Parts: sequence; C-alpha cells; structure tokens
Amino acid sequence: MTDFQTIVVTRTGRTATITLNRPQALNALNSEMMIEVLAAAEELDRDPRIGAIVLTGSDRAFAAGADIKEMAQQTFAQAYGGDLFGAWERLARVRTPVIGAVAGYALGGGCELAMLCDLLIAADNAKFGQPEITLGVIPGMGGSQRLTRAIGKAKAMDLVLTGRQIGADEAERSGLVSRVVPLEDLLSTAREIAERIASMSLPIAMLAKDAVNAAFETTLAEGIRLERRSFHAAFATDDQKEGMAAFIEKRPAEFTGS
Ligand code: CO8
Repeated sequence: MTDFQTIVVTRTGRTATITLNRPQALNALNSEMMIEVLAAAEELDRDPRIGAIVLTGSDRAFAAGADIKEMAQQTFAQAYGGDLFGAWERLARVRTPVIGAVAGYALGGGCELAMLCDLLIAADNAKFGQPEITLGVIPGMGGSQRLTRAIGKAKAMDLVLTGRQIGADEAERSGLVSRVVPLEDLLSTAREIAERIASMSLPIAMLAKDAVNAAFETTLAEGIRLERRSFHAAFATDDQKEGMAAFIEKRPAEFTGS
C-alpha cells in the first residue's frame, strides 16, 4: 500500500486498521488526510481478502474536526466551486464493514467522520460534538443529517445549536455508539469485532450492511422489499449452503466468500 503521511495502515489477517496520525493538530482533517483516508479505504475495499476495516485515531483525539487553519480563508466561491469536503461522502460508498474506534475528541468533521462508519465503539474518554456554530458555520459533512437520524431531533438540535460536547456514556444512551469500553481496551475490542465480522461471508456482510443502510435512505416498504430480495439472493451463494450445513452438522462454518 502507498506510503502515507497523515495516516498509518496496518493489516492483520482478514482485517485492516486505518489510524489517523496528525497528533500535532489532534488529527484535524486536512485535505491531505482526506485524500489518504479515501485512497486507503477504497484500496482495502477492493481487496476481497479484507473482511472488515477499523478506523481510529489517538488516545487524545479521534479527530478534532476539519482543519480550521486550512479552511479559515476560503471564500464562498472556493468552498462551493471546489465542493469543500464533498469527497468524504465516498467513504459512505465503501462496501466492506467499517468499525469506528473513537477515543478522545470526535468534534465537527471528526464526529461526522465517525458517523460515516458502520458501527462505533467509544473509549470511556470519548467526547462527541458538532461545535461548528461556535466558528460561524454549520456541520458540512452530514452532521445535521446523520446525527439527527442517530440520536433524534431534540438531542441533535441541542448539540448543533449549542456546540456542547457529550461524553461516551451519553453517546451510548443516545444511540450514537454501540459500546463503551475502557480506553486501554478500545483497539482490541474494535479488532475483535472486525475479526468476527471478517470471519463471516463477505458478500453476505455487504448485503446486511446495505440492508441496514437502506433504513436511512428509503421508505419502510421499499426497505423491507430490498431486505427480502437480498435475503432471497443469499440463497444463491455457497456460503448460505455452508452456513446452514455447518449448523445442522454441529460444526463451525467455513465461509469462502463465494
Ligand atoms: N483544526 C486545526 N487545528 C486544530 C484543530 C482543528 N479543528 N483542533 C485542534 N487543533 C490544533 C490546535 O490549533 C493546536 O495547535 P497549536 O499547538 O499549533 O496551537 C493543537 O491542535 C492542540 O490543540 P489545543 O491546544 O487547542 O488542545 P486543547 O486540549 O487545549 O483543546 C480541543 C482541545 C477542545 C479539541 C480544541 O483543540 C478545539 O476546540 N479544537 C477545535 C474543535 C472544533 O471546533 N472542531 C470543528 C471544526 S469545524 C468542522 O469540523 C467543520 C465540519 C465540516 C465538514 C468536515 C469534513 C472533514
């Protein structure tokens, strides 16, 4: 994989970890980091040997937002003309399951990047927030939409209008993260989850991810229809035959991704 300046990419078996690595700026998301995260995620997504990706930062910061120093002088014409931060949306099109492992600050674009992951694990020191309003802007990478869908209108309005931060426990109570673990267990827990997902059938995991994501994109009736069609399609795979045979024969399934 390419030699990156702002991230570190490691592979272990069928999983990979992308670590944001600009400690001097609390992992503030500048354009270089955006290009590198997207390149790494898309390359891993193309690799059928990788069944799950962990996205993480440092103990102090997952990411403290978009790089304020880089964007401070942008004009409307530059922001609109260059579709500032629009490319991050490509991460939502990665089909391999992505687990966000958040410690420390996940603010602004950092919170939005976390919400682009499929499921979120938080360390007990994690802090989430959308402080854009304090800078004279609003969330620009899905915060007003994904946060509202994740935690509901009342809390999303509270965070987006006041810029207040919430801790890991409130984030879990609100449905933003699926688990909170002690800081020292964050990465091992995220990797265990990644390994478990990667031990399943990759095409089936992709179908499952797609079906859950449809709940955010479409009507209930359309979502149910898509789910049922995908369920039926699963019977075209060898992995469905293997999974059900393994259950009946009382042995672990060995999925091949076919
Ligand atoms: N951009 C640039 N530099 C940053 C950022 C940032 N977002 N956050 C921290 N830094 C830098 C600081 O400037 C400082 O650098 P230096 O030592 O050179 O002065 C270094 O990181 C350490 O930060 P602090 O000294 O401030 O550390 P503290 O522990 O005192 O405070 C905080 C930590 C509370 C996280 C504080 O740094 C802070 O408030 N940061 C800004 C948080 C913020 O407002 N984020 C939202 C940014 S706007 C945004 O994200 C818009 C989203 C639109 C889409 C984004 C797509 C990616």
